[in-house]
Amino acid sequence: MNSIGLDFKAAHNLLTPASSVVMASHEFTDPDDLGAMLGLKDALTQMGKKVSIVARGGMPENLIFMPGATELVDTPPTHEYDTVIFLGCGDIARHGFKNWDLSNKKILNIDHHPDNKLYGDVNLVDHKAAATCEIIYYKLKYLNIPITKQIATNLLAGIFFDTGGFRHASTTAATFEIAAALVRAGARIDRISNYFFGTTELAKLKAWARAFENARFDEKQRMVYSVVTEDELREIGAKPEHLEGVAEILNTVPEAKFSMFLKQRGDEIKGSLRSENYKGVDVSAIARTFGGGGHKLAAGFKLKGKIEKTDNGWKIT
Ligand SMILES: [Mn+2]
Repeated sequence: MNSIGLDFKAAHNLLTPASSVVMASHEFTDPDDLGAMLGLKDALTQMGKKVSIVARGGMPENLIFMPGATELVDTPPTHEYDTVIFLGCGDIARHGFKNWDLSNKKILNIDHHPDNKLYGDVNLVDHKAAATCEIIYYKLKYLNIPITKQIATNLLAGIFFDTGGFRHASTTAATFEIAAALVRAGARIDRISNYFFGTTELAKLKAWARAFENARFDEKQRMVYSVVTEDELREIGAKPEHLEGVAEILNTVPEAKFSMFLKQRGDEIKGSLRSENYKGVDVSAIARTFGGGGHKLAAGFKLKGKIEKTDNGWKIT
């Protein structure tokens, strides 16, 4: 079964003397890493520890349904703490905060990215896990922490999101076994599914419409791609986060070996890459050529600059 080989004992030994713990995910957190933070936070609180959660960019508005999500802070901690747990950060710099001094802190690194740099004093990294939340589930089992309805909801939301609703190749028998246990503990799959797929703001529909209208096929690379500029988002009245999920849908074009979607987020360009197992492409390798990384079938990168429309396409300035 996935993640059973991880050194939960070493993680426990690291956390036992901790009194004040800060948990951080990568910047612009996602349901998996936020769910993992919230689930583990409840467990550590039950164990008598003071816990706070941070992520640069704060809580994405659409994740307000996750119990406890509003406690997420988007600045580095200013209080005293001894231990930092990173969730879903393949590289420690992915927390995204400038000038966060981590010297003299114990570091626990929990992740499922295959290219994780193993920067922690203890690393719970399993690239076969479909989600960081799967690893947290096993950790809570190891600690004998009862899975409350709140924990179950957060962990199932993470697993549901990272597996695309149990559709991706990363979904294993273990994923279903964990999901079953979480449903038994009170998580509602219908509600979680509805939060992700059942509601779409008008701004999001318009942003997606623009992304699909802009889509093109690159014959040479066998790549389907699209770009939405800041001006276009402004014109539509949408935000960059409304474009989450576009790369997945572009990737359903059968002729394409992979999809690439670029959007502007502040002074950065965010690139998302997706493929399917049978297409035989490792998009994390493509992401790495742009200084990014990720999984074989889902990866990303960011570049400094602005996307501008030209007569026959786009350029980055
Ligand atoms: Mn994840």
